[in-house]
Amino acid sequence: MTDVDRSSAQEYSLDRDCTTLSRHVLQELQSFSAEAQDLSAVMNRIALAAKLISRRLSRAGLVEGALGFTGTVNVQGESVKRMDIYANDVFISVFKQSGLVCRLASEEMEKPYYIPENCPIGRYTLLYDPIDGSSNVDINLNVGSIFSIRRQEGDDLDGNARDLLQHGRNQIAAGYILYGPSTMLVYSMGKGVHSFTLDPSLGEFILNNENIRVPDHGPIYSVNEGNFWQWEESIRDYIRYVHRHEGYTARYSGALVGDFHRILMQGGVFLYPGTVKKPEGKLRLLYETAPLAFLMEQAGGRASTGTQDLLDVVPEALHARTPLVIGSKEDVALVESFIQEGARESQETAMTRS
Ligand code: FDP
Repeated sequence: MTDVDRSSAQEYSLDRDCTTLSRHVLQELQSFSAEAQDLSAVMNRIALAAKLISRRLSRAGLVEGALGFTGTVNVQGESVKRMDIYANDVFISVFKQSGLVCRLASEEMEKPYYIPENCPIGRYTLLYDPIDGSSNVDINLNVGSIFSIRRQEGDDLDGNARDLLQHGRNQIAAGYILYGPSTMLVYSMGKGVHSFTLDPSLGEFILNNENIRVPDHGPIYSVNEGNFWQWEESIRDYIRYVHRHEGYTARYSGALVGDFHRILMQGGVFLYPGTVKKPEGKLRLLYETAPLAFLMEQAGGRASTGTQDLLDVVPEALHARTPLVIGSKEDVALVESFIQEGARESQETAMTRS
């Protein structure tokens, strides 16, 4: 390496070290209107929530009352973990008196949390899943938080937040935090997908990957095969197909954010299909599937319910669920082709019976 090469490499790495999340967001916002500039403060608050949750998770085994269940069930009928409540409250407290966000809607709360003192200026709503994959918390495996920012429309006087029942293309920004060996924040404001790693010594999220592109095809399929006999035959046929063909490998961590991150970086497909008894599946549209679909499309991939583009789905309720097929374009299309074939066959059978 010549001296010139060495010095330009040093400059490059210094520049990379200096691209903090807040600097990056400000650059992204240059092409946004003046009234959107407060999004940078919103992102800074999300980053603060991420640091607080990350700090708690990194010491969870040592802190009394950090692990285990609270003994209550949430609006979804699921047992609530202490970490779910902690993380949910962290998001609320970082946005209180911020003047930024009028409402917070979370997977853990039946109704949105209103912050009336913010409403005159803060017309955004933050939707979030505070701890995604919480079954991993007690065994020290990766978990995540997912967020989405939408603009509030109307005054929501009856407190039902009906304006949130819109398709996913109306998201202003979306992202997630992955609490793994390192803590990463990945976001998009509709101009590509960018990832940042938390440098604990600086307390800053530093850019490590800009304009992430998902490959058009990847070897990974990520699904809970324990549900095999609960699925429709078409999903079983897809799984039989990957079992019989070379070049596929299975990965499933039980935490959507981690599994999604792997697909985003390496390609392939993540599936959480519906079952015969629960065709809508498990994952929540506003807090999980729509934000991740927004990111995946921004990275050049696709997200589908199996029969419809996920970003076109309009939820009927705040906690509505959708099946999810997400990842590389070609792999999502392959799963969809099995689902279409299954639908065609059942139609034919119905017609021959009648
Ligand atoms: P969890 O219930 O542990 O919070 O969001 C729901 C979710 O985790 C996803 O993170 C994960 O991909 C999925 O459920 C795991 O569900 P299964 O155990 O049914 O596979």
